[in-house]
Amino acid sequence: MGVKKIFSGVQPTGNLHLGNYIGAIKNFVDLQNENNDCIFCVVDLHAVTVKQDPKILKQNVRETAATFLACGINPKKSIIFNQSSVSAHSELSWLLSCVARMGWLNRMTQFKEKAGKDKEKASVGLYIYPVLMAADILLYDATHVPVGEDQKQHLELARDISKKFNTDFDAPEFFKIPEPLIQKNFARIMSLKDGKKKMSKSDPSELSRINLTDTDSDIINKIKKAKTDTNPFPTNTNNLKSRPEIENLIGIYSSLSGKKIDLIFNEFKDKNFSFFKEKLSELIVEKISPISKEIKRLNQDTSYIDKVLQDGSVKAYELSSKKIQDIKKKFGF
Ligand code: AQP
Repeated sequence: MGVKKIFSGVQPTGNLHLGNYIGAIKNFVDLQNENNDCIFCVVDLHAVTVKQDPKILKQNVRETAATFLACGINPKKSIIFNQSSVSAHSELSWLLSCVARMGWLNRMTQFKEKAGKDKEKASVGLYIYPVLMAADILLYDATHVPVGEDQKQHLELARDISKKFNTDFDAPEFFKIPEPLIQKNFARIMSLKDGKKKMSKSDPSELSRINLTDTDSDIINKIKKAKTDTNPFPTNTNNLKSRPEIENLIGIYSSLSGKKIDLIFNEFKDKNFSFFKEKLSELIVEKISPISKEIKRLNQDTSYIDKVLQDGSVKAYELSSKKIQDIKKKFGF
């Protein structure tokens, strides 16, 4: 397999959590270390689809970049930048919203979930969020996009937009058709309090998620309080779907340890949940504690983070400026 062109983004909407790490950032690091061409973007334009405090947003942009670095993304190998610093993202988003169809966007389940009951009051930006995501990807001719399972539908839309543009402008190879890279098992990490809801930064309950900045004692406490049930530890996958909280905790254990699920059933059979939770906490602390300490250290060094973002923006600008000119020519501008 040749070198892949990787693009992915993370919203600066607060502390990143274990779901962001397992579903996305851990894979970013692996792809970078396999020597692919990688661009990792702090998608601040996506963040403002819901109201943000400008001061906190600025801080969150830096913190997200610090988290990328603390997890192992190396600015000498990968481009790290924030989306609003390269105006071609916004320009292309408008152009692609003239290619995308209303019917396609009406099917997007994330809009329905995030807009909630009162969708008339949601921003237009939240509705066309997937078009901006398509622009991010297509602008850099990305061939592969590592995302959590929750973003699969948006990526399919990016593929549809790419194909329609190529057909409409009679330019079969103009945009690449990007492939999603979604891990096969446990690609969606769920809330520790409700196994049917995804782990999310915007969940009001701190106990629902493990933040990458949590202390060891926060982690131990949250896992202790994570929802389980009164049945014994499972010995196989039968009935696991009807025990979503248990399935989720086993999924976290499997993703972080690299152990297959059968091995985990074997390791914990005849043990009670408090023993499993103890081992799970130890594993999470082992993986997250070095990241958490590094985020805290980098958060003090704002001039270094700003320099990383600034250097990344220059490189992203260089890569995108020819493509946006070519796109405008296609429209006749
Ligand atoms: N629970 C999750 N399990 C697996 N992957 C996840 N991702 C997010 N949550 C999970 C993946 O992380 C990447 C960055 O996501 P994002 O922060 O840009 O947006 P999001 O998916 O909307 O994340 P949140 O935590 O739910 O944020 P808020 O609460 O601000 O909306 C993506 O690849 C995503 O798939």
